[in-house]
Amino acid sequence: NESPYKMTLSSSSSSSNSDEEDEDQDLLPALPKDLQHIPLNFEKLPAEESLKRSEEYYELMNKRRTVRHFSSDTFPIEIIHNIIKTAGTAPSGAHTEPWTYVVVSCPETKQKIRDIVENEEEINYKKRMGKIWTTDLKPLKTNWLKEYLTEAPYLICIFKQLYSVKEDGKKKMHYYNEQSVSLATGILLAAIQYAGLVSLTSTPLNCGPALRVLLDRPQSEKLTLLIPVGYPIEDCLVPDLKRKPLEEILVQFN
Ligand code: IYR
Repeated sequence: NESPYKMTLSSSSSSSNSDEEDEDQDLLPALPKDLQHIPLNFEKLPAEESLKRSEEYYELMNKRRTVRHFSSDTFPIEIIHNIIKTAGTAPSGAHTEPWTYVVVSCPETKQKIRDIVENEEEINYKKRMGKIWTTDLKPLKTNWLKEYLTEAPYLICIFKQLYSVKEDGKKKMHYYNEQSVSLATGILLAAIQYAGLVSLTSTPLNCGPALRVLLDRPQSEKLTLLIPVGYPIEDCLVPDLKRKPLEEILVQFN
């Protein structure tokens, strides 16, 4: 079909007389050929200052918890805009920035999203996920009812762009779009935490196509995560999970 990956494969296998890879009429280069290189804006900090900052940042991030019980309290959309701008600073393959963030705050749309997700999740929990998976999840007390999808003031729907299509119909390949969007999502979660808000990293199984159509996104985009953002309810409970200590996640290889 229309994936530029396949187009590249087929054009390279047809041993044509092209001496340039991008001679393919339909493909745009990821970057301008004459891209300038400019001085890096960088200020070296004293190591003690870096140590202090790294400790403080760890303390902040170690307080981040996935929250499943949202209050309906809202906040200015500008905060969401700043958080998404921050996510958009993530590195990406050939700087293709292969992400789209759809922010939903309208109650009717949130209800439609909830209906789609709950319908699929009911089938997921009862049929698709199987005994081992659902047993593994029991301690987290999750189920197919997703009240947070209508309670949280904002839902951020993160789409990865497999490729982009410009107005003239030319396509641009999005290298490493999976990794790029994952990196950006990590930065998004950190920005949410730094702003004093809570989030839920939800990955609604089998809901991608229906949500893509509902949110009017093109076929070149795939839903990767759906992140409610807001405040926890009063007396919100979270599972008492412990994080692996450094010794378990760090290998000092000398
Ligand atoms: N997506 C489902 C199930 C789920 C799966 C895992 I792995 C989790 O860590 C949590 C939930 C849901 O949102 O309920």
